[in-house]
Amino acid sequence: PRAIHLRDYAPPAWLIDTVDLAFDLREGATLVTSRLGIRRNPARAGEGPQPLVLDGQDMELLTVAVDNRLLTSDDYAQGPESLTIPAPAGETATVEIVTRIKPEENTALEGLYKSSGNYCTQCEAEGFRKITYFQDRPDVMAKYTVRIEAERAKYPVLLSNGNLVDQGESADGRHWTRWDDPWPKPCYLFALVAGKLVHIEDHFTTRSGRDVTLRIYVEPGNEDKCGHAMESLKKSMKWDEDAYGLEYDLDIFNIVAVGDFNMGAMENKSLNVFNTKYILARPDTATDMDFLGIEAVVAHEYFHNWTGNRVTCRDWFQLSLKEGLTVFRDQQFSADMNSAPVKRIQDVQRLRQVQFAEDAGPTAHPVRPESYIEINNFYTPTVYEKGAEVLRMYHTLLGAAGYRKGIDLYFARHDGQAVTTDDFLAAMRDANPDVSVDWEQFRRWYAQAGTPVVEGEGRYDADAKTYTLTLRQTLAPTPGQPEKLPMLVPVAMGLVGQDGQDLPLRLAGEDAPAATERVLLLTEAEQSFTFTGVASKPVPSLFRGFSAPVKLRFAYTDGDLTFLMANDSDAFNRWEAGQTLAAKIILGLVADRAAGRDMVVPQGFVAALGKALDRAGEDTSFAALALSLPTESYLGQLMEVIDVDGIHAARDLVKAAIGRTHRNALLKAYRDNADTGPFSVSPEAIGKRSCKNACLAYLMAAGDEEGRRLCLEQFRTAAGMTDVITALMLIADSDMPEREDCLAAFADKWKGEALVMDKWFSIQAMASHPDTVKRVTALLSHPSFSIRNPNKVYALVGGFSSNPVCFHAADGSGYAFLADRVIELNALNPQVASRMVKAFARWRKYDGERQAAAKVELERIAHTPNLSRDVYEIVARSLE
Ligand code: DPP
Ligand code: ZN
Repeated sequence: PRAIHLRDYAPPAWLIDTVDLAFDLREGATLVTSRLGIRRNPARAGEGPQPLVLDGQDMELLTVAVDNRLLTSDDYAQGPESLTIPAPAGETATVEIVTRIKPEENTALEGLYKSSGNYCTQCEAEGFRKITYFQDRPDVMAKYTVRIEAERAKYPVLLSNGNLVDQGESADGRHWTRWDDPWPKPCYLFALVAGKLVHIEDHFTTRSGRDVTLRIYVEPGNEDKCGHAMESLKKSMKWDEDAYGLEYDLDIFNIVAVGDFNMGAMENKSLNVFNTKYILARPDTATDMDFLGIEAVVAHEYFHNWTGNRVTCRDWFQLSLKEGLTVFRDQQFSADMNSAPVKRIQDVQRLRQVQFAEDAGPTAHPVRPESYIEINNFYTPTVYEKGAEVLRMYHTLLGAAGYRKGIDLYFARHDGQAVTTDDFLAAMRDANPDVSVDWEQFRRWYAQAGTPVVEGEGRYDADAKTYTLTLRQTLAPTPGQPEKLPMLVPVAMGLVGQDGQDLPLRLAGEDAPAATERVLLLTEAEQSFTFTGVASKPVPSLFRGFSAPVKLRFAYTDGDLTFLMANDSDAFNRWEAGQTLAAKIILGLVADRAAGRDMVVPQGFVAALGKALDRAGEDTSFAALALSLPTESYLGQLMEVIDVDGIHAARDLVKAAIGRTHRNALLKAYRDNADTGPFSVSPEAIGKRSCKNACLAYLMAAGDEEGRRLCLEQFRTAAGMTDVITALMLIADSDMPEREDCLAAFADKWKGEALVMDKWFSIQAMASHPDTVKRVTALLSHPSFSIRNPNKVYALVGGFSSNPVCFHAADGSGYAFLADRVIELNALNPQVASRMVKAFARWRKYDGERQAAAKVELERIAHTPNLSRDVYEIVARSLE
């Protein structure tokens, strides 16, 4: 397989101004007629006549005509993945291509395919080339009209982008619709849906008075699970007007939810297609996290209408132009709709868990990659979540008003264009000429892979009343980038005085009034900042709100950390101090265990968590996060060689100690928060549930009898899925005799609800029981499981590969299981296979025995015949 490089970018020889598509949908023989209005690209005027080179895969080519003249197969050249048509003579031409495709055989779920008997599409990144021959690249933007014809009885609903302009009946019980999208768009935003669907409808009036019809289409029987998605859509539309001044630009906005979908959702112009996971929710079927996920993803796809659709990417190396920006926008939105500190903490947890891990492994790549073999492999935490952190840093450096000026200039300059992250940076820079930031240095956040490490050191001079903070940054080599330059790191910080109050921050030489919080710019490899007039020795609070995606190393004492947990005015850093302390304690125990010493949980730490518990009443959501320990996989990242069993044992021991020591307070907090009233997903209600369930988890970890009784009772009687599934998860992870009965009862009750069964699969896959690999293998034959359904694979196989203990079983059984699934999936759905194989990427972080077992499996995958580009790229990098 061949790599594609950013440096090879060239504009297309031909532009496509109009696309007129006709779909004749028939089992076994769907015909696609594509009529393209093409024009020589003036950007390549000097080069003389160029052929028209189109991309295409897995299709049968029937006819090609240029300017209404039918070509013979001698006239054009067909490659395995291309069609080359000799240069048309004029400046413009009309090209008509007829192809035959078989959506019902499409198991890769890319292009046109079937889900539960309905037709749907997924064209990003390069699925359109499986529908018809086309210049499948985002810098080719065209206006589309689409005619869809199908059998009326089976496919009463026929949808595409834009406005419905005509419809009618044809012979043999067939009918058709015609759609017209007035906005030019790249082909990755094309969508078609045909099926037996029902919808709910609502309306939104934009600020300039446009009435927009909003519809959510689902399979019959799911109408009662769309309400939250619709509310989320209306909130998103309003928020984008208020926060960004961006208004919707058509009279219709449709969402279709399908059960078979590789990604979360897709922002096709005015016809979003969603994974059911991010639409369907009812209190008894969906958890609080599901409700929040729906709100965030509905918003994310809606926000793409401007950041992605109206202004799109020049090429796929620029993916973060739209994804980093749109993730940042959905994070801002969710923060405004819910608790902002809680949202920030959850986003950082996710960043650390998945993106820092990616940055530290063989698939590390910059936010704007330089090359790829398969673009589908680059829909990554780095492009998305780290990309969003880059946007947040613009916001931090420019302030809210300066950031908004940059956004406004970006749209003023680029509406209707396909552009680059450099164009975005230029708009931010040019809109803020008075801000002194070295933008060339800032650009390194797009170009250099890896997570910077910032080491900090503080020195207090009691005589001079100064505090000097010295910061040193390093960035380790990553694949293909042996040497790095210093980054521009915004450090939002404060100094906390002994009374717990923030001190005024005046740097030596300054005489302006001093703020108590400011953003230092770390631009050198090493830099010192001296604060004057510091009355007594402070404790520094660094990277408040996680102001840069870096790892901080600062020699805090346990006392400093408990002090910050209690006193830092920044909620994020109060949480962070607790996490840092917990990690320090647990890793200390891991070291003790490895050295053959007894593990003894320090009482100081247990007492500090008790304080967080005492304050639970003030902010229950925050308390739940403050009570939670760093995950096993995050702790693993902090070790040179991951001690799988040591981390698990130490973390369990700490959980049990907390559960025993604070038994009464935990039981009280559990009971205080048990009643959340009528169902609501308000931050208060979610906070109470998460606090209650955090307490229950500690009681269960301690093996407390009363805790076990409460857990069973909660499982059997709770009305909402959050409480039911938490209880079931705790039971499944325990050795309680009721374990099997509870799991069976749950499956019996929910066997008809695919999304609920996904939870059931993943709970079992993630349980830390010695029999997990056996159980997961058996579940592959469960009637509710299907290897062809991505959600099922993510739940069972993905759940298992994120199991920190069982996947990494020393005998290699977990690795062998995953390799078997990857090989099976490779032939069916390369995108899903590739996502699964990524669990191997960090194999070199484990001990020799595990490394050897993982390597055997990676090599077995590498030698699989017909290995897809997707899987090949990840495996090859992992073995490099
Ligand atoms: N559908 C994916 C997303 O919205 C890819 N664009 O992020
Ligand atoms: Zn997106």
